[in-house]
Amino acid sequence: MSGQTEHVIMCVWRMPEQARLFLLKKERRVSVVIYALFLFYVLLFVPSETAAAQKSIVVRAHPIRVMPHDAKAFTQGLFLDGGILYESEGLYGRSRIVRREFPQGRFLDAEHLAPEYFGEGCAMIGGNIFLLTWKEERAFVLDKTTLSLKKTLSYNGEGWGLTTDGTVLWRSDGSAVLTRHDATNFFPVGRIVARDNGVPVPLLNELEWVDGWLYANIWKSDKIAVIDPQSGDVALWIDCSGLVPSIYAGEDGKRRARETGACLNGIAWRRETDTLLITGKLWPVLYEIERPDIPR
Ligand SMILES: [Ca+2]
Repeated sequence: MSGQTEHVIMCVWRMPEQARLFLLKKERRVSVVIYALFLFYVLLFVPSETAAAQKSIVVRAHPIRVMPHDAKAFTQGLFLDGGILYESEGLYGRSRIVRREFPQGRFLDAEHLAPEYFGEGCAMIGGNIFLLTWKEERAFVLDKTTLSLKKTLSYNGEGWGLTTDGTVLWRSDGSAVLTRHDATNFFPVGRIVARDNGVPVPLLNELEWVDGWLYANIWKSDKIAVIDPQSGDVALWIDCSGLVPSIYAGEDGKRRARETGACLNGIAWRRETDTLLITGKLWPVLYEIERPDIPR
């Protein structure tokens, strides 16, 4: 201890009782002020920064065209190839894949599945169409021009949505997992988990690969998640509530949708205009919407 410090302590010790009490009260007041400032910072700034980090970006779908859609189609897969719109439909005994002219909508042809198969998502790669089944663990490979069956492949788990990045196929199974499959034998070759601010996003359904992003319908919701295929992070949500047909709006409409299974489920990328085609199971309409900008 230095002589100077010892001198200061001795001076304080020798202070009158009143002066020492004053110093102690002042010190307490300073502590209270510092604590209050800290609390103010925590309450004011930290929660808002956390909330900002957790706040997802949501944009509303902007329709630019409305077209008729087969209201009996239990849509499970949708993609566009040139001027032909491919659509796979589900339900036991009613499952099929249909080709129509786009945008005229003229029916071209269809291939029906055996009644024991529940059709799910579809995608085309290398001139072949892959068509999933729900719980039957079979993927049918069809010729893209004739829709004739070329081969049947197997996989484990449920089949929901399907799309392709041009190299591999991506399958959803109703969870937050998206599995990559080899485009020749359909063997799994990788997977990601879709997360929104770290929280897994389950019920991923119909899929579409759009310019390096994975678009996914969320089953029984009006939302589409735009997912980074590397990280699985959701970069953007598209709110399609404004697209829900009037027959499924209101209390009666929502009840009808619950009873029939009608819901948003169909995304196809129109490359030449960089727009999206959107529809749903048992929807009487097909929309063309603008593709929103994605924050990077
Ligand atoms: Ca699709």
